Amino acid sequence: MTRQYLQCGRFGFDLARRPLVMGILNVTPDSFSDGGRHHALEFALEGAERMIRDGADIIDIGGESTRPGSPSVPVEEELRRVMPVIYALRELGVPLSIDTCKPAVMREAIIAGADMINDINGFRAPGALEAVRDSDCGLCVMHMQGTPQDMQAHPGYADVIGEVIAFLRERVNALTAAGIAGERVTIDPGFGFGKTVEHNYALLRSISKMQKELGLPVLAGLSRKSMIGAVTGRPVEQRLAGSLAGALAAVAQGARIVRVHDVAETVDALKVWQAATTNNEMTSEN
Ligand code: PT1
Repeated sequence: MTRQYLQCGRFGFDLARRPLVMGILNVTPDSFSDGGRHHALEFALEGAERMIRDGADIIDIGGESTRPGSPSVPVEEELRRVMPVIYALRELGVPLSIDTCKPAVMREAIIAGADMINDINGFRAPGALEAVRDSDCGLCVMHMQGTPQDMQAHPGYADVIGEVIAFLRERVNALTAAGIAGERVTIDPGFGFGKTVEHNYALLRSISKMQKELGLPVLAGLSRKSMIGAVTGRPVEQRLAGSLAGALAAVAQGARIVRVHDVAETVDALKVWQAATTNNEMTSEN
């Protein structure tokens, strides 16, 4: 059975009730309206408040872009980007997830009150397990082949589903061996991280199998990604409809959390999906 409870720092989620929406909050310079840090903070706060009004269950704060080809950011710079945002958002009543691979950022974020650590590197960096071990923050363990700099050069697998599941199993075992409770853990196939379009869709069709084999809730992130563009022929700013279909496909496979840019639209799509597939909670009044 897939674990249905997720401990997420100050918060706890019953994942059996409905799928959760994780809203993406990028705090990288290219996502600011101008270069100034003060404006960056205002921009982040406005973005987070809008996502919360729109129904986001978790806000995922990222200070280092991990899109294919993105350079890695020095730890001091990532801290300068992310820490003020955690302090500004931590009393908004919504769990804060920090998208980072760096143990030093994980530690500082947890001290500042972050509720979840989302690591595209699957807590493989030296010191990553130790950084999250003695807290109750939620964790997302993601699969990636290569690094963001080189991962799309030559993605290759003999058996993509088997290899991604084996990788996630090994990482979850490492977390468990470090003494980390399973109720803190989610797993993620890592769409677009060292995968061809065919690999990505094969993984999308295998979420249910992955969840059954590992017994842990799947978090799926495919919002606006090239796998949506490859099928629709659309540039990144025109991938909303494709991304909504991708989120629903993931949820149909049993994904418990979807990581998205377009929170309002995804929440609506999931409400209709819920009404169409279950008997309870048909209206917002009950
Ligand atoms: C993800 C994810 C993430 N994606 C989790 N965290 C990104 N847990 C950042 C493209 O192909 O899926 N899960 N953090 C963003 N990364 C990408 C990768 C963005 C590929 C775009 C592409 O277009």
